[in-house]
Amino acid sequence: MSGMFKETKGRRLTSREAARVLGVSEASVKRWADSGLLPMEKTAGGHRRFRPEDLAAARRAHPAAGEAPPERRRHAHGASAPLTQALEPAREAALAEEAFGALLDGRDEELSSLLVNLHLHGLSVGQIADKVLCAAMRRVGNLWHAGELSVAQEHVATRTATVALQGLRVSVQAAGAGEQMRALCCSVEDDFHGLPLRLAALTLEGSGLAVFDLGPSTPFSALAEAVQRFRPELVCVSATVLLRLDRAVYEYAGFIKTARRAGAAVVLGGAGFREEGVRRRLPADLHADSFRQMEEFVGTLPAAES
Ligand code: B12
Repeated sequence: MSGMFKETKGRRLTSREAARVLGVSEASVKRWADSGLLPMEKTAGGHRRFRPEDLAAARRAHPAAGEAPPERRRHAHGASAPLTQALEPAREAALAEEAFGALLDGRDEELSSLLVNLHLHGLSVGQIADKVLCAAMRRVGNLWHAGELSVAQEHVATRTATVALQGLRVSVQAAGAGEQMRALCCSVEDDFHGLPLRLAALTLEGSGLAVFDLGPSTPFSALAEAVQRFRPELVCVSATVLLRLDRAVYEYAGFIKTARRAGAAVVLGGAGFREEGVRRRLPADLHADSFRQMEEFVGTLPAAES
């Protein structure tokens, strides 16, 4: 499987690869490209090349153009744990390294292409988040903590990741249709780490859920109110830092009661919820250690009533 990812290293796909992604014949891809229906670039040697973003958009615009690859099929109820391709450790490290370089240099388009490419080739959003983006962001954080990166550099990295995720979202939305289950997500009060929250929302969208993102720093009391109003099947809360535990525990009691009554599953994830003592005080259906784990959990949820 490792060779599969190497083929797309140039960030542009060949006609054959584009055909595989779109589920149509190579001849169709060439015909669409030549007639201007599918944006393309040409190499110096005159060969057609395609940007992953354009293929994702084409797939979104013409979902019936061909059979979606098997890893994109969903269960009837609209939520599923996406099947995934295995990543070899060496390839995983190389991808994280590549993402790290792009983050530091502010190369958002390149990072976006990398993430979209991985998604088009069957990696789930959770895998991309865990293995590529989080690994690279943790490295940024460690260097910043050690005084080897400036605050400005860290901000460039965060901004680059955020912009690249918008590109990935296009691909995720292109793959999905007919969402039925709804999810609410937010981060805990006083936690302004928006990037893990974006990753959580995108992971859920990648599993076929319609997501309403309440944003960072949402108190549990406000979340409870939103649960009553929107009646989601799933609530996902991110905490990279949990600054006022006692207050959170107090408000959580009311929130979890509301969520249970509404029949919503509750997922808590992020470093702020990692300690066993914290988890005991904030009981949930899943304390996720990774985005992939949340994907797997979503795949076990019962069908939504329509
Ligand atoms: C970018 C960043 C910021 C940015 C956030 C911008 C943004 N829009 O997100 C800014 C500049 C705002 C920021 C601010 C601060 N930050 Co900061 N930040 C980071 C940094 C570099 C990256 C965060 C990130 O995206 N990580 C990637 C995450 C997602 O990876 P992960 O945490 O390993 O997550 C794994 C699992 O936990 C799981 N997961 C994580 N979240 C979730 C959520 C769900 C729902 C699920 C299912 C799973 C899941 O998936 C990952 C595995 O693949 C980290 C470094 C780091 N090590 O993470 C520091 C870090 C998190 N920050 C830290 C600190 C201290 C701060 C500040 C207090 C600094 C300050 N003195 O002002 C403030 C706090 C502000 C606040 N109240 O929120 C510390 C936290 C230490 C701690 N535990 O207390 C870290 C670890 C840096 C460090 N080494 O000191 N930060």
